[in-house]
Amino acid sequence: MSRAHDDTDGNAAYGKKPFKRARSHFADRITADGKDGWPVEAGRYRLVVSRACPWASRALVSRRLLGLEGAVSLAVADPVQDDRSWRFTLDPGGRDPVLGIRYLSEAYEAREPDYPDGVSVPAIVDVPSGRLVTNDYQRITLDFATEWTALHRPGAPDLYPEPLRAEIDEVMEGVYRDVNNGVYRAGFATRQSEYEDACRDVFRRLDLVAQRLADHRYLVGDTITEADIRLFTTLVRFDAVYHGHFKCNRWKLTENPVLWAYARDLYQTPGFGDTVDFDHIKRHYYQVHTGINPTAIVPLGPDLSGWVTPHHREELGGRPFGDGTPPAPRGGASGCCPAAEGLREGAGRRRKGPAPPGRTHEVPPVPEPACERADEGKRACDREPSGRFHECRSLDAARLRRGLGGGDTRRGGRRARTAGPRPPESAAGGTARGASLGLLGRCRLPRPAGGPDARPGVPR
Ligand SMILES: N[C@@H](CCC(=O)N[C@@H](CS)C(=O)NCC(=O)O)C(=O)O
Repeated sequence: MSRAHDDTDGNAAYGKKPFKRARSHFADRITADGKDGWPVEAGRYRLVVSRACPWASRALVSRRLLGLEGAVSLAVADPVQDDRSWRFTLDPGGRDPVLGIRYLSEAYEAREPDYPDGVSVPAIVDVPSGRLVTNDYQRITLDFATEWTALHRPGAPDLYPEPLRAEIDEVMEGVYRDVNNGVYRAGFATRQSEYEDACRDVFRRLDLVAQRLADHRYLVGDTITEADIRLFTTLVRFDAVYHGHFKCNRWKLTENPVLWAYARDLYQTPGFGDTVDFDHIKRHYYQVHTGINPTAIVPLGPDLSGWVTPHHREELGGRPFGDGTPPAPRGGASGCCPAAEGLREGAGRRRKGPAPPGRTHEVPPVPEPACERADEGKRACDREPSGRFHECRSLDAARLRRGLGGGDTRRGGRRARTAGPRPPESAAGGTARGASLGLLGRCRLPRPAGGPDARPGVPR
């Protein structure tokens, strides 16, 4: 993980020696009662992440959903580690401005001099002392949800509701073993049989999860829980890195109608997509794991624009935040479209055009829609010269692929949201109708005059 010396150590070792996930060495907990010596306290702790890392990204999502940004500050490491591991080269002078350190390892050393093992994110550091408190990626988010409640924002969701914990734990256990960690077992396998076992586990579990999600909007209960966060952080990386780099290639996420719609639904939910940085993800995996990608070449794909297309999962019912409310858009921008915000801040804005200095490749431009609906139809018909959007039959095709029917969601404004699972006849009727329209046809209707957001019910 850190301290590379030769091909059997450091980043180059991935794929050359058996993969075994380390247990988190520092498992102190930050709790309301401070029983481990680390009481919950606003402004005292700094969360250190890499936006590339799925385990750290769990903490990014739950911090956003719970509104802990003001209470727990954030340090973002360079997605490409050097042989001293995670470093703060994205910050001026190469130092984290709050902790004053260049490498995360310095906080590990401050906690345990001559600490011999790997340095990992996520990590929480005690700002006054500069000492690492925990790198226990399995526990950090659960504690955010259950121990930090006094500092949650008003309207924060309950991500680990007591009555559902047994079921959430059970779902998370299988997802962890076969999916979250399964992709790593496949990617870093050193023998064919090891790889095949892991790869089969990945897809077997994903098939099971897809069955579960076919008629339920979320994994457990009818609201977002910790289980969804943990599945999301793997799914969002799937086509970008796990499908190619880790050889989990039975199918792509975009080829699985249920999981692709589920992942897009979460991506477009405030607190999810706005934490994702595809550029960091791709550069980390492809450039760091030179044991399995010796050229360190970072592929240009996949096309990311699908992430902001309509998913229609709201038709399955569910209440994303339960009795709570969504978090405010990141950075307090327009407030119009969280998904667009996510792409702008996470992947889009900085990466239009050629790669900026320090970036080694160009990520395909992603759309910057003005609002949640603005991307609809764009892939097939784009904008008219007048700047108005067209309706497009590709939406019907998309609905058919997801089994949600091909009915028109555009003509009369938004299709009414249903409170429960979709009626079976909607899929059948939709199929007939969609077939009669033809898939991926040309533009059908001009949008009403008055600009892209002139339709009733479309947020401005
Ligand atoms: N703490 C765990 C899980 C977290 C984890 O694996 N984080 C990765 C990034 S995704 C990490 O920091 N690895 C060390 C490195 O790449 O230097 C571990 O050490 O395996």
